[in-house]
Amino acid sequence: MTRRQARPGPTRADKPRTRVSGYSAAALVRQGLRSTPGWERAWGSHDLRDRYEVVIIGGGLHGLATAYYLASRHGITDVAVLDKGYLGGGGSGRNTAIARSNYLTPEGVAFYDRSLNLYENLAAELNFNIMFSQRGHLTLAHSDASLRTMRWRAEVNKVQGVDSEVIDPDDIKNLAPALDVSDEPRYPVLGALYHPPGGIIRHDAVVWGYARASDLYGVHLHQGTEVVGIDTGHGKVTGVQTSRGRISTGTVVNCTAGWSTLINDMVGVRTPIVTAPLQAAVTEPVKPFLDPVVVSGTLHVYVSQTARGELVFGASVDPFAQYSMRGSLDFIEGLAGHVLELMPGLSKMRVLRQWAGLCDMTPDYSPIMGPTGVEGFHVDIGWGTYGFKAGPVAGEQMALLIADGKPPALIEPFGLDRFLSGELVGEKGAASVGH
Ligand code: PYC
Repeated sequence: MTRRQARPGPTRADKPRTRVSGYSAAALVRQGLRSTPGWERAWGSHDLRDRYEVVIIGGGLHGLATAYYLASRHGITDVAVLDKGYLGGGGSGRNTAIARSNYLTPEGVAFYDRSLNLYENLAAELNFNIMFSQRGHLTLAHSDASLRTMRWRAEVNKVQGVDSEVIDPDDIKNLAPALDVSDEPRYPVLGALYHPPGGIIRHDAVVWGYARASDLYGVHLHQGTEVVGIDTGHGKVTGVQTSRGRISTGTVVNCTAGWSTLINDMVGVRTPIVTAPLQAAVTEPVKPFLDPVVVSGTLHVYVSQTARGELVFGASVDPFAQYSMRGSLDFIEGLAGHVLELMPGLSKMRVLRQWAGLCDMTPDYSPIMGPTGVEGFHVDIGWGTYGFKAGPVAGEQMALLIADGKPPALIEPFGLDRFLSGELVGEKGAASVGH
């Protein structure tokens, strides 16, 4: 793809669109209820053009970040992002908003650390508050085997300059006094991997920030636009069939989760992905009492407290493949029991909501990124339970791939061909919870 001069940053992003300070609560409500002058839409809607230089399938974090970096870093603005639902309605709005880079493989650590660096500067870059709270991340070890994996991860992390160390139960208690670190529980806490730069981010804000900034660069964001086919000829992509008409294009990027294999099927690209739901839940808000994100692989649970005071919980993926995004009673019962083993003081808290997101699991728990056997058809898929953390770096690197025509070093290990060569990037040991 021909690289153009990247345009300077979006002009309108420099000034806030909404003057929030100075409004009373009642005025804010009034503003919200009427069609308000000064409250412009964050992004526009457009007629679907019959040609775009690049078509991105999936209007979640990865698709929007790819569009944003194509426009902002490479001057490629003739881009359409298509989503069959609404922006951020899939995994981007269903994850538990955790960011960290304490992975197990050198390839994974380098990749997720770049993402964390991008996240650290993202609010300033997009002029949008993504509420990144770097409150630290604790992965508890309840057995000698998991303590050994934590030590292994800490060493790999440190060699690559990532702040990560194994700490003992007294230090854990100082960081999270609500945790039971005594030897009373069924699985006593023996230690933890502590990763100070990890934390939580307002996930919807990341989606909205990238969407608004892409729109300002001239990218077209098409919601309610389903891809029903992809045209190819002589081994190359030639167009995309959508529920709103056909688009000719030579470059398509599959940035979907849950539907990634169905999109790949449209061009005959086979990927070793199994889709499974990952369930999560949120409680009523309470006063702040839990600072770090706490993860227990043995108890299959992770928990953090949001800025609003709610506790957000997640678990491991359900042990069967399906496309349902509803929560189950079985999950909430198991989760509640496990949470109470960690923090018995929470027995009176009420759960408000539960839901599920779809995770595309690969055999080695690493993503599949890069070109495929069909010229012009690229994939950014197979994120399993790691997609939210990787959004910025995935977008940055996919944009670089499209602009340069070859996979950048950071994503080379994650190519589809690794399943033929056998050079897998085994990242299961860095999963938040066992699968
Ligand atoms: O890997 O940190 C993680 C994670 C959290 C939720 C799902 N995966």
